[in-house]
Amino acid sequence: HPEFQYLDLMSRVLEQGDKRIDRTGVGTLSVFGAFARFDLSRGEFPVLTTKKVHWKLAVKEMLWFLSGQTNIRPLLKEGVRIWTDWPLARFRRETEEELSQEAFEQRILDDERFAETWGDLGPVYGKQWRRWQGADGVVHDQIQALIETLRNNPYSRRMLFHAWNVADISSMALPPCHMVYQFHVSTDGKLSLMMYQRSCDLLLGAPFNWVGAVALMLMVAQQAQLELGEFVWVGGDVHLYLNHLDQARLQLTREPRALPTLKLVGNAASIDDYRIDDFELSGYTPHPAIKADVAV
Ligand code: DHF
Ligand code: TMP
Repeated sequence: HPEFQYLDLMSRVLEQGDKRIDRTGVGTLSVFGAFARFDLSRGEFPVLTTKKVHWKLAVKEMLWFLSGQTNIRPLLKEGVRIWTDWPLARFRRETEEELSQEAFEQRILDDERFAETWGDLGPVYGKQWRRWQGADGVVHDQIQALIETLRNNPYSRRMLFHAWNVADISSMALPPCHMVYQFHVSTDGKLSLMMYQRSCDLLLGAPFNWVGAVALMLMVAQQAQLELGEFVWVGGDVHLYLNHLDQARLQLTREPRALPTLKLVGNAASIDDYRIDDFELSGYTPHPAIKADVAV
């Protein structure tokens, strides 16, 4: 079962992980270098079944990246709260006001000025993917360029986009974790993606990142009129936070179930025209969700 790639990696981190204090102060068990591959053409969709993954949140996050936006306001409008902690931490640090997460989110939604000041994450994924600005001032849309190359020169070895814009990193709320997405087309017209993730929160991050990557593949494949090939994932520092170990052990007691299928219903005119309702996940009968706190 393809999900054992995840579960085996989780066991490896638990058993062999190097224990250290990390940036967040929570501490992790960490291994360096990991690999997983899923053949989507054979229905191996990496949506975990050993816990319920809120896949729509991950797809909405991917749509938000593609929209080029970097403010959490549009995410909150879609009911996605996974990015609130970082702007909230900055707000609390800089104003010393004690605002609850709910009150902060409500102010972001109600007050556009407040959102502009406090809701932005800096030049993160969306900015770099769609509006990477060179030192000469020229702005590059890496996504549009990728789709054009896939259409016109699909055997190119240069089909990738990158978020690690060195000059911008110090102004980002978090430097990119999933950094490079490289695409490949086989002679029988199958689109594969390899994604490099320099830092991976195995319990909370990876399940979302894998769903997001597959959603991206579906959209890009449709835009370039290609079939689905493989999703290949490479992890750098792959870790379990020390307050996630019980959750990881619980998950490892569970038997993986049949993988679901993620697909697009209908056609979108361009990469900018996808909406959450264009995605359909079928055959998903996961084990229950597992709660865990995210390290900020
Ligand atoms: N920091 C850390 N330490 N780990 C992350 O995974 C992470 N991910 C970020 C930003 N910073 C991060 C962006 N993506 C959750 C999932 C993905 C994500 C951020 C947070 C999360 O908390 N997931 C929970 C709740 C999901 C829900 O609201 O239902 C989960 O159980 O999956
Ligand atoms: P770092 O910048 O110190 O590596 O911290 C980032 C943390 O967030 C790290 O635990 C990895 C995790 N993360 C993911 O796993 N996936 C993501 O998409 C994001 C944004 C972060």
